[in-house]
Amino acid sequence: MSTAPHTTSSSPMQTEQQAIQVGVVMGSSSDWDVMRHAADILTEFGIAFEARVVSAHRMPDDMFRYAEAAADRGLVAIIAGAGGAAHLPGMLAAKTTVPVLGVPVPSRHLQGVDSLHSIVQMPKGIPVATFAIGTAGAGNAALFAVAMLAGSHPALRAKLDAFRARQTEVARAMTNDLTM
Ligand code: RP5
Repeated sequence: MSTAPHTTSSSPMQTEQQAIQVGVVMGSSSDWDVMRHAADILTEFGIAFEARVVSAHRMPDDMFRYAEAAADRGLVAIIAGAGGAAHLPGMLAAKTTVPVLGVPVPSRHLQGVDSLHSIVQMPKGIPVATFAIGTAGAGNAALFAVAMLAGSHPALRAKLDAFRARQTEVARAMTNDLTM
């Protein structure tokens, strides 16, 4: 059972002293099971973030306000997940120059291929960095945001290097698990 994403500035996911660096937004609370994989990564790396439902078609004025305020609030990236006719990432990107990292959420009828195509096919001029469909995309979008921040935070760079090194060790150990 998933719990809904946090929607207020008093979210326990935020570090009290740290200003929010990354916004994790989604079209519906039904996207949270996927988008929480982004939240988990950001938590692991100690990135201050917020998670909110900002539906492009159900609350367009709120979406515009969120995008318009993003730069002044100091957001370094917005990770935006949506499913179906997934216009949220593109519309956010239309209203802010803060980088938007788009996550196609699997949809009921087309399994997220519709979401992927909606997000990835931005016309030239308004970029959205598009990630894989589903949980891999959500996790990778967060890792990408970490990498963006790591450029100016050496300690974060070291953490990211260690994260990669652990993956390498796990992959090397896989040979031991093969049964003949
Ligand atoms: C999109 O419609 C959301 O991003 C979600 O993936 C999809 C379905 O939304 P619900 O009907 O579950 O609220 O806007």
